[in-house]
Amino acid sequence: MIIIGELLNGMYKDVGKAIVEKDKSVIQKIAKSQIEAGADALDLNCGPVSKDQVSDMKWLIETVQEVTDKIIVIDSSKPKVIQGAIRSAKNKVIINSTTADKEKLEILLPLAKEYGCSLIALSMDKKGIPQNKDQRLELAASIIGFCMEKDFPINELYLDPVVMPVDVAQLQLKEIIESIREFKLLCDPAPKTVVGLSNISQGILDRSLVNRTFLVMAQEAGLDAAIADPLDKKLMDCMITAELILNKQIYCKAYLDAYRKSKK
Ligand code: THG
Repeated sequence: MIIIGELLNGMYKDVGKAIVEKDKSVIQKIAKSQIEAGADALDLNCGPVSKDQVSDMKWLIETVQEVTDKIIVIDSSKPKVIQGAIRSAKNKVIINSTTADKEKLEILLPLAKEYGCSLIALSMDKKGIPQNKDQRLELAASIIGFCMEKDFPINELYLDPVVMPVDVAQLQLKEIIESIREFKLLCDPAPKTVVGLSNISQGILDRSLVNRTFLVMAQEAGLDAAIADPLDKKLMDCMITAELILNKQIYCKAYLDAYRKSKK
């Protein structure tokens, strides 16, 4: 499982403030703590406070790259921001994200190909977030069709079923789990799958419990990556244990420690 640390997001007050004030030490501390806790990649999102998202994203990328060579996940809904900032990246990059809309795919697929990046594609379009599995699969199939047309390698594509908060869209969650299972069957080689895990628990109590329970269920359905909080130790322990049960890790008494050491 690829864990993409979610904490460098301008929606968090301390990160938003650090972006505005260009305070490298705050950003680098959060970057290092996520990696120390087992993150394989870091999501970078300027958030709502940013006035110049291209220059703020460039600054975030450069700041993070000073302390790590882990994968950078450039998180913006604006293709112009991704296009403008991607040159600053020396580390491996995952572009986050395109939708199924042709206008976005036509910019981001060639960009990802040119820079040798992976690309996250949300199974949604201008019409909004689908309300069932079949709509998600239809959008995912259309994204895969575009990838084939543009000769983009499918194993560099991460399909995201778009996780909804449990308090507003409870009926969607089972649909989302089954979407992950069926995304993997859409073509051979299979696309990868990713979720924004913490979306599920926005605005509710017991966030960590809901996050980790969903994560384990999604892992069983074939989830490859999650944008999540690596500092949540219970979440990470559940993720590692699910990998063990799904036979993706070899058992030993100290399997949690062994997994963590393998990330260093
Ligand atoms: N898919 C993809 N990318 C994504 C998402 C997704 N990127 C953004 C988001 N969703 C994933 N990242 C987060 C980061 C934080 C939270 C949720 C998802 C979160 N933050 C607290 C909250 O809103 O309650 C912030 C609290 C605070 O302000 O301190 O929950 O789905 N591809």
